[in-house]
Amino acid sequence: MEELLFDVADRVATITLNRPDALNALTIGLKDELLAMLVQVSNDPAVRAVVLTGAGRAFCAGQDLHERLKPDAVPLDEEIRERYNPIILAMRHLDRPIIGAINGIAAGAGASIAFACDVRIAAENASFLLAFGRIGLVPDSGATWFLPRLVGSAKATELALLGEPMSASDAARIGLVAKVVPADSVVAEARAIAARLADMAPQAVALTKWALQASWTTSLEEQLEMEAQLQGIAGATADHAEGIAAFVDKRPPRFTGE
Ligand code: T3D
Repeated sequence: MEELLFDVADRVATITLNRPDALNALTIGLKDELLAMLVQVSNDPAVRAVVLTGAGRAFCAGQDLHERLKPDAVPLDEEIRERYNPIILAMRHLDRPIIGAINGIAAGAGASIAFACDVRIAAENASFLLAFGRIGLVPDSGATWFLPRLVGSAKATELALLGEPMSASDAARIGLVAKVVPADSVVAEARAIAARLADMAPQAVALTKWALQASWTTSLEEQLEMEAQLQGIAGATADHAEGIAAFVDKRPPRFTGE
């Protein structure tokens, strides 16, 4: 069985982690495939938005703990540097939005991957679990960076230290997920949002993602200057001219990415 599924429809790529019997736990092979897929998507001009989800009842249960028990297992720090961190950076550097269709539990590095998405849509049965402490580890794959920024320091500390699952409804209440929907419509809902993004001006979407990401480490002065520079880039695109023309003509814009 293929451990990673991929399809593109209407300029939206859907990447599905596909080890449902192991709650889509991450093996070396699956991590390598996921990273390769993110690179492939980044080079495919036909893809304007990505949906990331899991097969079966879980989004992703993090590191495959059976693989970790093998006598020749890669040391933890090496595995994080060589496989987990590149995945997280590829997601954040991808110049297209990633919509997480969180179809079930997102645990350990699976939660970190959910946090690294640009927008999260959760199934009613989904939950987020910083399972690391339960096995004597620290949150990794960006969890300690994303979570305080996404939900605030107090909630991040509670989730990271206590390791209690957070329900989809609680996640929605604190803004971690954009919407909670029935399980059987979570992928369709995520695809619908991705399709809306795919209709937008690609360079403006990419630069917006970039600017929001940069704001987490810049001063207001630096950010204001960056916005000016990015606006200079966006303002010079054909899509900006098309956006204005469509407004004046009272018609929907047709953005080409130029
Ligand atoms: O190690 C490194 O390289 C460093 C990187 C670390 C990053 C990390 O992600 S560390 C955190 C690793 N993940 C976990 O600790 C979570 C482990 N899983 C769980 O705690 C539970 O499975 C869940 C709370 C996620 C779900 O519980 P439940 O009761 O709904 O399902 P279950 O019965 O525990 O699991 C169902 C099956 O999935 C089961 O297989 P079986 O017995 O039916 O054959 C179980 O073994 C398998 N499974 C679940 N999680 C993992 C897993 N198999 C391998 N690795 C897993 N992480």
